[in-house]
Amino acid sequence: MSKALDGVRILDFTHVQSGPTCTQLLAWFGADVIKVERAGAGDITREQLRDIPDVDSLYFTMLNHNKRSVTIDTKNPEGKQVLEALIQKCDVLVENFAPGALDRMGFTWERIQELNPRMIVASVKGFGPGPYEDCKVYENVAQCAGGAASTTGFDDGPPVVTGAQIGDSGTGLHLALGIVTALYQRTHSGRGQRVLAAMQDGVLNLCRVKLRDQQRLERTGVMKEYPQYPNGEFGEAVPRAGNASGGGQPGWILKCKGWETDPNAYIYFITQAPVWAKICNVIGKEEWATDPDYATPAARLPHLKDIFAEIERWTMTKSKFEAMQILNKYDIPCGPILSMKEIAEEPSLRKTGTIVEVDHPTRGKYLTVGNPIKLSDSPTEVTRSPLLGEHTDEVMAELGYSPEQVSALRTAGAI
Ligand code: CAO
Repeated sequence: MSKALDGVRILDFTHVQSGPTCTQLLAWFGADVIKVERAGAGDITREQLRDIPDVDSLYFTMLNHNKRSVTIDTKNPEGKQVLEALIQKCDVLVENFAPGALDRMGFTWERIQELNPRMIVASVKGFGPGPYEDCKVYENVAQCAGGAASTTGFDDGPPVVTGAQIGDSGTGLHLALGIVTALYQRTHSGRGQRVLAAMQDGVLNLCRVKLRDQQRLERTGVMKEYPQYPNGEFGEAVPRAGNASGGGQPGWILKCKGWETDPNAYIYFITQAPVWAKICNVIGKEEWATDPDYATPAARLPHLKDIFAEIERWTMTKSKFEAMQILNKYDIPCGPILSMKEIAEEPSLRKTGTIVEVDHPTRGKYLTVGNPIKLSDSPTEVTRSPLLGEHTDEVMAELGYSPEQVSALRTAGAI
């Protein structure tokens, strides 16, 4: 079966996480992704957090599936010529170097336009234009600058970063959408364009409900679904909301049977208004369904702590899966807190390709996250990440270089 992005060639000049997640998605949709790396070293993640000596790390392999790898020293004049040939042949150049690095290499937007006016140049940067535009940025910096950290955690503790890589993988997703959109516009305009996804902007986009709450707070001075209500205090900025539900349906994380020894024996419980009477029945507090202090969402808000404490008395008598089964029968929204071990072993996720096992020549078999976006006419087959420079000869031949020229360039240290 053909793939959605068949025929699209990506010059993948990305490294670490944010850029590679973007190009991996494009590869999963069928694009030919040619990853350019420095000879001898390659993407720094190949050697970071290694669990097997001298073998590409899981960090690298899990971000670079379905790609080809070529080595080019793009600061070497002959290496530059090879990169120029690739620019002429490809549709999109994706990069996430520190600000200005591509220009310093001599590949300004103007130069790339001269070489290929149809080229789309897509970049991840930490910040957009402004006071921080020259800064290098990693995941947690973006989480802090994008509003995630100040609004995550508990009121009596410091800001907290989340394990979800919303700065890196999140921005990679944003960039991928920008790229396919620019490719679509090119079908009408015939021209390439620049695509920028700044990590701060990407994180903020995912934190939009907190900007909503900032404005609500400024208008009313209080947010009744936050745990600070009714006994705590609100300041000038959106406070950390603990595990409170972001929306209008109050929720909290509650202990389940075994919580004393299992750090993940918890369930997320939402007191959704339409099923309030069912919740009262399940936990044995039938009288709350009609009691004016508990019967309506507004009446419940000042009592949320007590309500969740009562529900927790019930959830603590069940395992998280037992509780889930009972609550689902009554359409009460809830979710078990799943550990990574439980997720890795979940058969339904293997069946859908959300988690896949991949074989690698030096690493052997390992698990990875498959394509979370499923297209019915463009199924994803996850293939292993390339070894460093595995496809240099193949790609050089496609660019028209003879084996003798390739070997001379290699001797000169250009590839
Ligand atoms: N041949 C020759 N030189 C190469 C090359 C190649 N194939 N590939 C990269 N280089 C050079 C770059 O040109 C750059 O040289 P200069 O500093 O002389 O311009 C140099 O390698 C280092 O690149 P860098 O500054 O991007 O890398 P770094 O490790 O110092 O910084 C990072 C890493 C991620 C902080 C920075 O790239 C960055 O801020 N990127 C944008 C934001 C981003 O994507 N962050 C998320 C990273 S994932 O957590």
